[in-house]
Amino acid sequence: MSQRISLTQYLIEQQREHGSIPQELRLLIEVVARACKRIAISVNKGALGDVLGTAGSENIQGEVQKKLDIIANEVLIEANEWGGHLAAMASEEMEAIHLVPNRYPKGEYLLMFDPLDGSSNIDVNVSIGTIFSVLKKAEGHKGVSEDDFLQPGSSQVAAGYCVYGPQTTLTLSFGNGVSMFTLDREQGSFVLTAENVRIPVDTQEFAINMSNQRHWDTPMQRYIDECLAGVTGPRAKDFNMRWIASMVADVHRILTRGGIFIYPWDKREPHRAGKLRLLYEANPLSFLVEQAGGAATNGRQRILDLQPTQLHERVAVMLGSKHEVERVTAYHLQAE
Ligand code: P6P
Repeated sequence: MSQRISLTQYLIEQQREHGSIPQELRLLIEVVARACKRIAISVNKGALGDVLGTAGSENIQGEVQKKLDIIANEVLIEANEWGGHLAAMASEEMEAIHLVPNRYPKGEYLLMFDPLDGSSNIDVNVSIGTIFSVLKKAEGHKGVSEDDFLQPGSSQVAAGYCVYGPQTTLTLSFGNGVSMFTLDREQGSFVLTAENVRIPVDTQEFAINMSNQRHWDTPMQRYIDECLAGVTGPRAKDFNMRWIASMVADVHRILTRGGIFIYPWDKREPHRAGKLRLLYEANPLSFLVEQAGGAATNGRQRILDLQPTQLHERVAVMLGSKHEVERVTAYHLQAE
């Protein structure tokens, strides 16, 4: 087997040969990757490390925080605030943006993250992960505010996630395709294990929380009913279903073998566009999916085109194999 290359070597070669990764951005991603390794160590301790269970607090989303949610958030903040790459950070676990303290140099990048996606799975040993997104601060004005983060997902300069599962895998894109790295625990470094990842345009596998079916709107009901009708129905093929309840793990499966992931609007909270967060869940994962030849919409518009209006904005999400996303989006547009 040819010698596998480390994340560091990969990033330096991409920077040197393609000029696609500025040095400051390369260094930022290396810091995020090191933070993910530290999170993996805490996650893997489980009951041995007093990291399970709830922290006795709620986040801005009104969700009960797990101990590991807070640990992961603190690891990412502490790892990234001193490096000089960032102007500020934003997290699912923090209401306001986190400014780089004045004692440290500041950079032009903005880092957003869901420090531990799928935390309801932590205590039952099911895959979870860290999702991150990188933007550049607009030129020409001093300081940084929440408004600097309110850029469409198409403005991302990098995005990725780390899944803490049977393997610890880091998936990355800088806008020139998707690469995957597996943590070699003996070396203590991420090693390149997949490049130019592509999502099949067709699939027979959908991911949705079926227990919410009665709350969906008509086009969503139609799409899933047709999948369930199988080979004798209008789709003339059988479908399989998967639902991990960790978006990052469902998306990793889709990047690996295809599929469609859906968390739609539902009538339980009609004022809410969806459950998932736009800036640090849907945007980075949609960026990766599109970079791998897939598609991502909110049922009507391309997710990466959406103009955010607030930091913790929510959105409906339909992403994965291109032809399936196009079909379910067409059903929604026809119903308007
Ligand atoms: P439900 C995890 O809390 C999350 O934000 C996503 O990772 C996941 O896909 C979804 O919520 C699961 O939601 O309603 O099925 O528990």
